[in-house]
Amino acid sequence: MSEAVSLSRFILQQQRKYPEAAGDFTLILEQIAFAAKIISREVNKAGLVNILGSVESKNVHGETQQKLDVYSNEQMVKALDPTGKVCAMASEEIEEMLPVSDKSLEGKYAVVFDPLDGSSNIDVNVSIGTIFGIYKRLDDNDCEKSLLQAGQSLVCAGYVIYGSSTMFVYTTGQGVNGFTLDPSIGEFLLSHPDIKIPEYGKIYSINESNYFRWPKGIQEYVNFIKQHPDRQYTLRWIGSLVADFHRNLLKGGVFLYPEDSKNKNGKLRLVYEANPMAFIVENAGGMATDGRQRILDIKPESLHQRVPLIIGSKYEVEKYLEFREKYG
Ligand code: AHM
Ligand code: MG
Repeated sequence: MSEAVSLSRFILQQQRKYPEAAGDFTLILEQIAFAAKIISREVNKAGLVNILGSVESKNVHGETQQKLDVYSNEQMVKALDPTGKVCAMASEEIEEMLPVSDKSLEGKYAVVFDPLDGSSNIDVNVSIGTIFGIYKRLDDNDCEKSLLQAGQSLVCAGYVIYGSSTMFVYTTGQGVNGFTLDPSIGEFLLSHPDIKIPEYGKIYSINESNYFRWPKGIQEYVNFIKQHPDRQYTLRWIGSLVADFHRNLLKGGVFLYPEDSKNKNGKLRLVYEANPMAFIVENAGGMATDGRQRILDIKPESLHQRVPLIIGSKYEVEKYLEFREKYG
């Protein structure tokens, strides 16, 4: 039997490769993994206790929050705030950036996250996830600017999927690795080392009910996919970004949430949804674009801005760009 490698041990091994690393970053990752275990526990028993349903508050996008969103957000903030390694956080659930509560504990990193993405799926028991990204704090002391760096400046990104098992997937720019939670010992164990997305795949994931609102280039692309000369594609749409992305990362294919006449910038958020996923996919050999430029090159202007997201295997994303170029 091969030896089990825990997430903590893996992070420490990685850290040792960089003698200058002070361990700050290691602590942040471990704290996110800790919050993920607690969120996982609550998500798994969501059907058992009376935690489902909406609370009164609406988030900044006017959507009614589920209780588990609020809970997950609290867990992430509680895990990161006292580390002394973070200067500020940005979350889908909080309108403004969140500075650490004790200024004397400000650290060298800024963390962005969507604490529980796909939360509209909670009460139908569909896989959901936590997405995060970590930036180095900029020198100029402005924490908000640190949170608004282009995705290419990420030093780490990852997600946790609460599915049939709970998995933690992350990259620091040197390969993407996946860890599965063993609930009997409460540890994430290395289960998917060095993940590479296939160069092309046969899955396309898009909300096709928007078809008649798409620009011609997107309609033509989807028509092409359906009648591909050499390949039989299959459509998969869960409606939960982490779950749709995770499947396509492992199996190959493309996920699209493009712009349409109703949602001019698509639906997903650049800072804490698109950028971390784009950083992961590129490190796994794939691509992510908004249809015009690489996602990681976009300089965010605000914490909650939306962006069209086309992400996945190289072949499918490049084809998308060809169709947009040709048909608009
Ligand atoms: P959320 O951040 O409010 O949970 O919404 C984001 C979710 C993604 O997980 C998913 O890809 C998308 O919304 C699904 O959109 P649609 O409802 O159009 O299928
Ligand atoms: Mg979200």
